[in-house]
Parts: sequence; C-alpha cells; structure tokens
Amino acid sequence: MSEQKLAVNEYLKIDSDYLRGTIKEGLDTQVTGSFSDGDQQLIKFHGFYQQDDRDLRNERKEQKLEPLYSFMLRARVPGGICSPAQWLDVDKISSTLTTSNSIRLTTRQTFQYHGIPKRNLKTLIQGLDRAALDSIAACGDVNRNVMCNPNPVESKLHQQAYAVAKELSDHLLPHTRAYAEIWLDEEKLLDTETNEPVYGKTYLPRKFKMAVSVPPDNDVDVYTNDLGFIAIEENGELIGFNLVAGGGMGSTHGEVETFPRLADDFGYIKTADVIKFAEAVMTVQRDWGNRVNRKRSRLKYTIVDHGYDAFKAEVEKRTGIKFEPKRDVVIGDRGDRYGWVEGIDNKWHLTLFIESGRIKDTPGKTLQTGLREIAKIHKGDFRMTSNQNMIIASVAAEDKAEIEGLARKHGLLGEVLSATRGHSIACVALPTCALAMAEAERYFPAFIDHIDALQQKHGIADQAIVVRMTGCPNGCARPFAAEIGLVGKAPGRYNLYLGASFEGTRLNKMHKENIQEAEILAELDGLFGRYAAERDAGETFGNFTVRIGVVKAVVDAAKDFHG
Ligand code: SRM
Ligand code: SF4
Repeated sequence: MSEQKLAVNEYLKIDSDYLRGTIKEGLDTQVTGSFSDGDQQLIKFHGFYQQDDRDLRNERKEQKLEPLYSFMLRARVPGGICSPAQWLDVDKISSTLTTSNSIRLTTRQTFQYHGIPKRNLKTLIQGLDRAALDSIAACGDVNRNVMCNPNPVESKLHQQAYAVAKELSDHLLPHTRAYAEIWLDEEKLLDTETNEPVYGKTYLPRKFKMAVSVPPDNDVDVYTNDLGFIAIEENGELIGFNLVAGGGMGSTHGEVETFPRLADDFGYIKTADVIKFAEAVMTVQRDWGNRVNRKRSRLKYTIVDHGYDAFKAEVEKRTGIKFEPKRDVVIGDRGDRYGWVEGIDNKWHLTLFIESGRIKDTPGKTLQTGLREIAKIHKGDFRMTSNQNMIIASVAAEDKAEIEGLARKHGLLGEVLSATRGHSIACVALPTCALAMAEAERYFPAFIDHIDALQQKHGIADQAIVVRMTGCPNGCARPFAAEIGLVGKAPGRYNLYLGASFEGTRLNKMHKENIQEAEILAELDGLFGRYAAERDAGETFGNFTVRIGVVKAVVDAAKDFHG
C-alpha cells in the first residue's frame, strides 16, 4: 500500500521548531500587514487569526491595494471567569489597540478582539499578560479553551467542577516557550524532545475541545465537544463524571463523508481519574487521528473509523482503568438564567443577555461603557457563558441596586426578552470571518424578530425554541444541535435544519436546502401552526417535528445525518 501524503499543516508543525516558525521575523516586516502563509497557520496556536475586512475587499482590489489585514485574537479563559480588574484591562485594550472598538463574547466562554493591526499585536499580548490573561492554545491543533458550567448559584458543586476544568486546561497546555519568547520577549531556553511531553512535535491532528457540565444545566452543550465530563454529585459533593467523547459540529456542504456528530457515552469515572482519562482520550486521538485529510481529522471520525469498542478498549488500556456503567443523570436546559438569581451563599448573580455576544457602544445602548462602569464597583467576578452572555456574579444584597441601575442605564437590562431569543445564538460570520458564506451575527436579531412575531401569531410565545444561525457549515454556533438551525449557503441563502432535541441530546437534520428568508418564514409559519394545534403536553418543537415526520430522528450521525 502506498504511503499517503500528510496534510500540509503536519509539515508546518514538524518544521516550526515547536510553533516558532518565522513569526518573529514576520512581525518585524513593515511592508505588509500580513504574515507568510505558513506562519498564518502557526499564529493560530498563539491565539490569533489573520483576517481582512470582507466588506472592503472588492473596493480595495479595485484600488489595487492589498486587503485591509488585521487580526482576531481569542483569549483563553477556562470556565469563562475573570475578575473586575481583569475586565477593566480587557476593556482598555479593546479601546486602545483594536479598530473594532468592541469585545466579542464567544460560544466557548471567552472573548475575542477583532481589528488588531499587526503593529499592535505584541503590545496587546503583553497587556493581556499583565492582566494575568493569555491566548496560548485558544486556537490551533491543541486542547482549546475548556468550558465549564458558569452557574454560580449552587456554588460548592460549581467550584468543584470549575477546579476540574481549570486543572484540565492547565495540564493540557502546550509546553513550548514560543509564546513567551515571541510575544513576551522572554529568553530562549534549551529545547529538547521533552518540550512537549503530551503533544510531541506534531501536536494533535486537529483542534480538540473539552467541556465540563453540571446537570441538569447543559449550557456548555456537552455532547458537541470532542470530550465532555458530565458531573455526578452525591449529597451536593462532586464524586465523578460520565465521560462522553466524539462530538463536533463542523462539516462541508455537499460532502457526505463529513458530518456533525454528538458525543458517545463511555461510562462513569471518578474525579481523581479525570486527568488520566483526558490525557488518554487525547493521546489516542494524537496517535490514531487522521493526519492526511484535515476534513476527517477530528476525534469524531477517529471513533467512527476505528469503532467505538476499539477506541474504548484503547482508552482503558492507556489509563489501566475500566469505565464503570454511566450514572443516571438528567440533561436539561441549554439556556442561561436571565436576571437576578440568589445563590446558596446569600450572594446574588445577574445574567445579562448580550445579543450575539457583541459588547459595543451604539446609540442608546452603551454596553461596553456599562460593563466598564460595573467593573469599577463590582466586588465579585464576571462569568462569560457559552451562550455568549455575561453573568455579574457574587453581588452582595446591598450592592444589587447600584449594579442594576448601571445595567439599566446602559441598555444591558430592561428589554423584554422572548423565550426563544434568550435561547438563540449566532456566529460572527461577515465581515471578519474568512469562511462565511452568508450573514449571521449582523442579520440574526432581525431574523429572531420574525420568529418572535410568528410565535406570537400562533400563541406559542412562551415556548422557548433553540434557534441557531451560522454563516457556514463549520458550525461555530452549534447549529446542528438547534431545534431550528440555519446554516449559510450563499449571501441571503440558508439550509434549514429541524428536529434536534431541546436539551442537546439529538442532532437535527436538513429539511430545506438553499432557501431565502421568505421561504424560511413561510415554512416555519406552517410548522408553528401545526405545533400550536397538535403538540402533546410539554412537547418541545424539535421533538414535535420528529414525531410528526417532518424530519427523521438522527440516531447514528454517520448514517442518518445525510441519509
Ligand atoms: Fe469556530 C473556524 C469563530 C466556536 C467550529 N471559527 C472559525 C474561524 C476562526 C474562521 C477561520 O478559521 O478563519 C471563525 C472566526 C470568526 C471571527 O471573525 O471571529 C470562528 N468559532 C468562532 C466563534 C468566535 C463563534 C462565535 O460566534 O462565538 C467561536 C469561538 C469559540 C472559542 O472561544 O473558542 C467558535 N467553532 C466554534 C464551535 C462551537 C464550539 O466549539 O462549541 C464550533 C463547532 C464545534 C466543533 O469544533 O466541531 C466551531 N470553527 C469551527 C470550524 C469547523 C471545525 C471542524 O471540525 O470542521 C472551523 C473551521 C476549521 O477549523 O477549519 C472554525
Ligand atoms: Fe465563520 Fe462559519 Fe464559524 Fe460562522 S460558522 S464564524 S461563518 S467559520
């Protein structure tokens, strides 16, 4: 059998001297705002992407100018928790070193800056470093930002789950000193093979994502991750986890060998064994994952291609521990609890809805200023959620009024939020995302207005429906796990997916391809009418569309998603 050629990125990693490449030299080059092709791949491991303003692309081409390059930086904030002092620094950096003048909360509990000129990159990373923040491994073929349920209400269990998420994140960080040398001007030490004891020179075949969920909340959408840990408690104490693995959303339109998938249940493990199992799952993926075709290189394909049983046996062999049968657990709501909620420690927590996670000052809605003003007086912490929202956590009863006053003054609170809007997310898409085929974030609020109106028309406004939109099938807002998923195909055109469960335990399936707003709304109008008239008590919209046969339930994604 002839040897297949590895994907280009594999050679880049091998030749990069542990992710250094020629980034340092590229940074000093003044003649272009971009990096070389190879370094553009390597900078991802350092947390940023080269982009250009797609709204201006054609105009600049006509003027024979190079695209207006700038950079997007994604921070690494395990569990999404940061202090008010850190937020003030994050905010200041956005105003002084980026041209977008905004902060973007992401679907994985962290924040991004857009519009960073190359000349500001180093200053920006040094600013983050002073705030005890970084962007190492926020992107690239490594373990990314580890998500964790941010619910501060049941604080003891959350604290224990968060400690596990933080330990996972720390343990699986790349060891290379490339980031420290290039961005923080630290000295180069002697590199040896032991530089990357877990990853090795070629790191992972592809990105790798982990989440820790605390049931019944499933805000982290645990089954969409490569590796998920579902917390199991006894008398309010964390005792272990159900381990799930092999989830992922990305696919390519028209290529049936690519598909989204939800993670499989593997069984129960004790808290003390979490790191062992995480390392085993990750290293099996490191050794067995597809390094030839990057479209088939995520863990989900490794499990499908090698088989569930073989994968499980290898993980058990590497840990020396057998999975116990999975524990019974209820998987519940993926939404956030908006407004004030009292925790068990007599502290209060305020969840703010941030539409598509975009924190920016606009006329009448000074969201960025509002959060800055809150950070100046807040004594608790900030928690970013995987629904792109922000929790002002741990507020003493006597401080509630002042915080709420600021939130109202700046438009962070006060608008009536429909049940569906509160459960809906959209990815960034245009103008910054290089892969976008259609709008998402910029169009989504108006689209949800239409959904709200249709739900009101049919008397079903109280029913939350999980609606998600992305500008392409990479799935950054997890659209294939939405009851109504809209995935960009071309400007103004989307594929409509239906039939996922409300809780995120079943994928959806394509119902209509390549349709425009009018057709989407007409389709939903008809289905909402039937839902209002024919639903069973308590039946969610996704389950209804499967029961009445609008789409078939996806049980085995490899066969059913396209079949
Ligand atoms: Fe994503 C690529 C934005 C969560 C699957 N994602 C991108 C890039 C970097 C485009 C690029 O490669 O040039 C997007 C940058 C847009 C911009 O201008 O900011 C981008 N992804 C995002 C964010 C910011 C969306 C958001 O609206 O919040 C999310 C950042 C998360 C974070 O903080 O780490 C984001 N991306 C996700 C998720 C959701 C999740 O992880 O829970 C997914 C689906 C889950 C998964 O990984 O399978 C996701 N992004 C992808 C993929 C497809 C991967 C695949 O397996 O095929 C790509 C493209 C790629 O990797 O080739 C991608
Ligand atoms: Fe870009 Fe596609 Fe991700 Fe949206 S889903 S941010 S369009 S890569």
